[in-house]
Amino acid sequence: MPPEDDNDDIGPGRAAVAGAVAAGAALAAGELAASVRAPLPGPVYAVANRVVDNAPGWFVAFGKNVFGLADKPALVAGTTLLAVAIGAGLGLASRHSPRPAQVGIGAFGLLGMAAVAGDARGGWLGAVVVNAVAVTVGWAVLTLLHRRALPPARLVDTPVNPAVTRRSFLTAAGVAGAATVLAGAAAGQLRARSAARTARDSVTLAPGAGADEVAAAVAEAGTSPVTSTPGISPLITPNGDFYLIDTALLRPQVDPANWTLRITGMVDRELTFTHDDLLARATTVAPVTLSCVSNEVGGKLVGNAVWQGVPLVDLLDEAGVRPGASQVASRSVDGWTCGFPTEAAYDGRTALVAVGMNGEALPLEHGFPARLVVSGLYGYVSATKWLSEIELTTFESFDGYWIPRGWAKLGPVKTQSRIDTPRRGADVVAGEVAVAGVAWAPHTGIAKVEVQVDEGPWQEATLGDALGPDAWRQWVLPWAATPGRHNLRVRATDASGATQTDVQVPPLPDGATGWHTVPVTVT
Ligand SMILES: Nc1nc2c(c(=O)[nH]1)N[C@H]1C(S)=C(S)[C@@H](COP(=O)(O)O)O[C@H]1N2
Ligand SMILES: [Mo]
Repeated sequence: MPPEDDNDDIGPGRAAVAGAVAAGAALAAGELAASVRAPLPGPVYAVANRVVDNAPGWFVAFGKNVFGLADKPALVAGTTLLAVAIGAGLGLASRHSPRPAQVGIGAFGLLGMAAVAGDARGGWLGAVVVNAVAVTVGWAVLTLLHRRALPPARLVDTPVNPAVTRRSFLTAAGVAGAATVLAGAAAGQLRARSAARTARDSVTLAPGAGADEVAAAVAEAGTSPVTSTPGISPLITPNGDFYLIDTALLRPQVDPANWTLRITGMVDRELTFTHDDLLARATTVAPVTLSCVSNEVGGKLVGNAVWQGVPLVDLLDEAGVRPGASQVASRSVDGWTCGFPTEAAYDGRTALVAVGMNGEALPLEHGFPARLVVSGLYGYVSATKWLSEIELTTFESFDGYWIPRGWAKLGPVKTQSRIDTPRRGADVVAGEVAVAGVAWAPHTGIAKVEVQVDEGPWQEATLGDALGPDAWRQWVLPWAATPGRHNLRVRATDASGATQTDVQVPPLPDGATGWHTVPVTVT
């Protein structure tokens, strides 16, 4: 029999574990309760904020020096660890009875209440609710663990086997610990989302160069009958309808307060920009069609948005790209990477560190606070969302995320056209039918779109207004539909005179080709 069962009290190990787990559970419960109604600060955040507000200057400066941008997470982690250590101490003081730890947890609840109430985003009601939840959970966990940790001699009413109590203590402590970690993680996730949302909502974008011209062109295009064809893709894809592709299990929720963009590698001077730095710079506004290499012919993984951002070359020139830096690699806060030839940044095409999308700050899911948008390159080689680093390197020495997974190292967008209406398999009434859709060849531009009905002649469609070489173009062809089954087929020719090939290849490794073909039945 282990020595801790020799007297009536709980062994020191279990006592400390019980106190520590109870303290952790209380904090996690408080944070979770607060994060449901975020931006209400939870006890940990409130205490950490109080520390920052009241700490002497040298302490804050020390934190910034040692932890840099991570000073806030470090402070939160430090506060948590301290509270858990105090919990362990309270546990040790409660080997005979849970009373001291219960009183201690209650006292900390009052402290937390004062901190939350005193926080700028807090208030008394939230403070009471959050800390009542925290204290209740802390008490419950402590009482439960304390009881399970008691030596059998104390459990006079129930004959118990010491091995069972030992296991039941460990199980209970393990379950409570795991639940605490999960609750803490969930609270962190909710809090991050809310911090990122709040930050995004408060962004005001200064007018960017070209904004008026783009707005006028979009308005002008809107008067064309092509644009009003029922069923055609809108000229500008609304943010909420824009396709989403990323590898993240949980999409990053980036609070710009904890974010920077660094330019590193083969440059004369490494640079760091905050979100405010980027917002304060001269930006350009440009419509660019973004598409995914995985898009099947006729697929939906493509959209056209008006992006606003700092021209990539401006940032690269400021950093001073060294000779031989043949690749612009980039990295996301979630670790995702990609890269494209440096030439693409310098050949005059639209290449932005984008902060805005369709007149708003970048949506969280489309890469807030900043992402890359490079016309004419598929997203998987260029369009890093939640951009954290741009590294100048050589083409040979770095492969982005998708390259070792079988996708081509170079990802120029292949010219494509899509029939939006009528839809595949649609029942169409005989008579005049508008066949319409979009075609894109960023950054070359679309010169011509042709439609073929069955094995008939290729007929030239009417094009909507061009917003520029980077944006997709709407098109429409009036068709005198006759009863029966028909195949509608489309192909585009870009401004360099190249026509889409009819050779069908799948997306892997460098993008699908072939003519979008839509079977319809006319009655
Ligand atoms: N961080 C990150 N950025 C990313 C990706 C990703 O998986 N992670 N996917 C890329 C791919 S493959 C595409 S097609 C575009 C899609 O951008 P969207 O989701 O805004 O449409 O983002 C690119 N940027
Ligand atoms: Mo993609």
